[in-house]
Amino acid sequence: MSSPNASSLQTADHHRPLSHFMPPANWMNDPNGPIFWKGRHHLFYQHNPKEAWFSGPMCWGHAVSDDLVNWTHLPIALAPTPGGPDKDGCWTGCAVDNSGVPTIMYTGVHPEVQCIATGSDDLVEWQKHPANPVIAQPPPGLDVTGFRDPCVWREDDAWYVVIGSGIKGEGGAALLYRSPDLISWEYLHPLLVGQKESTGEMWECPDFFPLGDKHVLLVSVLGTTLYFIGAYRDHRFYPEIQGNTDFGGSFYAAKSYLDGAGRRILWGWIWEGRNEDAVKAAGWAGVMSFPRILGTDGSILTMEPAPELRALRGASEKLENFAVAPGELLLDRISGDSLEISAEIDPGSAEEVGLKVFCAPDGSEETIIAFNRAEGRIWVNRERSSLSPDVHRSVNGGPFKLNEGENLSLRVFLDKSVVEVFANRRACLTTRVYPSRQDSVHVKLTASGGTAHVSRLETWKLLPARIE
Ligand code: DQQ
Repeated sequence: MSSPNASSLQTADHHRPLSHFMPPANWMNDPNGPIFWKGRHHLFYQHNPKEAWFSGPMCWGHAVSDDLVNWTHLPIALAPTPGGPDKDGCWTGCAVDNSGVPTIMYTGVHPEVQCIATGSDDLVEWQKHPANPVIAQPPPGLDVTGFRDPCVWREDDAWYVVIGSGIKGEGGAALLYRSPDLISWEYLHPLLVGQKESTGEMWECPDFFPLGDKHVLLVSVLGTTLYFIGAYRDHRFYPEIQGNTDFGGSFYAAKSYLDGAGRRILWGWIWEGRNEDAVKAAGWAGVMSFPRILGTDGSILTMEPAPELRALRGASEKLENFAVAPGELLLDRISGDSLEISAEIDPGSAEEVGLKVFCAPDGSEETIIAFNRAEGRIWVNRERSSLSPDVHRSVNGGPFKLNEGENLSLRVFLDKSVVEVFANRRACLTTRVYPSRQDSVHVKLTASGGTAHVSRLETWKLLPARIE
């Protein structure tokens, strides 16, 4: 099958995002080994370059950016070696700087084993290590559900890695190893084991890092990326808080890195929300989230869109100080399928407030972002996002409360079929919608049970990023 080229996909397809990072064509899933290297952001990703589906041996795609917004595609960094430990796929992993030698640790399949590759100074050429697999099996005596997705870091004395796993019958686990040289590894103990009833039985894509005076462990499980914030002492992790990086049901396998300014930046895979035939017909699958800057005050994980995304702001509109009475209010100056919306809403006497996007003029299609104060819940509803029979329909959300006197502060990004919502820097909802009508571009506000007050609602046309 010949691959469609990127520009034909972009012009013909009104569901293909234009501002988020994607490969030129075909399949992408997890972000892999993001690294800030010689002043530039390198992003690797799980990629099937032959088809818009998760089939065939997985590779590491690669792109580089100076500004987190515009990207240059680079050659595939890792592809399976016939007969090698990664013959059936180079799965997820991380990239580190080993005293100037760029080094990737990733999972080869099948079976799941851990491998090393070292890179040229520009990160374009990669050599697999002759000692691969450097970890050939899970720790003896542990009955595991999986063994993949290494996350490596350096401490004073040695290298450490956590590997995504799970203990059968017990729960997901992040298994901790130590190494003097990234080649010979000694198993220590689980960094953390969860309970299968609440946090699943297999933890994929662990990511472990210091943030403020705490440590954070991310694990991807049950269709989402969970976070734990806690203390890391003597190579043991003591979680104090647990949360969810995204309630929208479409954000997964999130992975972070530090940039030159010391910011902790998070990427996630935004998966598709339509059936296999529709995905294959489109010729592309998977979108990288916008980069999020992480922070914490110790009690929550804060997440904000990277300020660099302001470069994507085009023509703007601003509305100030108006009421939303019970019912719907059409914002007739504002429309689009590529839009950033920033709103400050005081729910006032309203029990529930909402923002409707991708609305058809006759109401036949709409996507709802809503907050209910009494329920303490925020959600995104895509049950009526599209008239097409090919799409997923769901309501996804999670707990969310406003503090006394606090407004609902929304940043919403619409990029064709991607919706990313940031609420008060502490709740995110990412989803996919595929309106069938090209005129499903209207925006409305809603209130029920009382009147809400909007102090500011500002929008910008979202400009296409340069991705070539
Ligand atoms: N995707 C990778 C695995 C990982 C999963 C394979 C998470 O390494 O566990 O593409 O989406």
